[in-house]
Amino acid sequence: MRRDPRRGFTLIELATSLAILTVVLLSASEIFIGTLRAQSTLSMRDVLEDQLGRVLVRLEQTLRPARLATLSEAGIAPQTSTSIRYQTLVGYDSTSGPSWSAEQRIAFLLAGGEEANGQDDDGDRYIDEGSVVLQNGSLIVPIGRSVNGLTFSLAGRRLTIVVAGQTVDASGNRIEVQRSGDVILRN
Ligand SMILES: [Ca+2]
Ligand SMILES: [Ca+2]
Repeated sequence: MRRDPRRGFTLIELATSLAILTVVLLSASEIFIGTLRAQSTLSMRDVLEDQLGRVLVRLEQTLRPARLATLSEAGIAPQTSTSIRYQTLVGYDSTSGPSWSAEQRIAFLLAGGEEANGQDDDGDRYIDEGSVVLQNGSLIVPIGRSVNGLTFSLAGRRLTIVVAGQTVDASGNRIEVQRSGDVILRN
């Protein structure tokens, strides 16, 4: 039976069309929101990976002149430690021999307002975060921030450094990142 083109739409037809349109729009918006969430997670992970990567590069640069014979506190693999002490060679005299720098220490320092409890206490989206610092006597120099874990492990001359961080994305999903690198120490 052919439809009369002059008849227009019934209320039921209009309501059905509207319902179908609503379902289509809702599905589309859910896909859109899901994509935004995935991008947010991805970008927060990218940011954290980038931050930790930069901290690791600075740690490697700082520790490259450290001499193996002066090292202390470092965990001997497979043990790890959360800090390290070392000295660098600053000069050599044929009569008096080598002269060494003051003892340096690299350690993790929890940020003010943050407790080591697996929560973001200060509301900056980083969990249990703090700084990696270089201590030289009473002088404390920050090497990097947004870190919540730092370990050292020594195997022969190879010193392995691991930095970790945790953050949350806009949807409250927890993101954990670890970066590691090696420094080969001279005797
Ligand atoms: Ca925090
Ligand atoms: Ca905390």
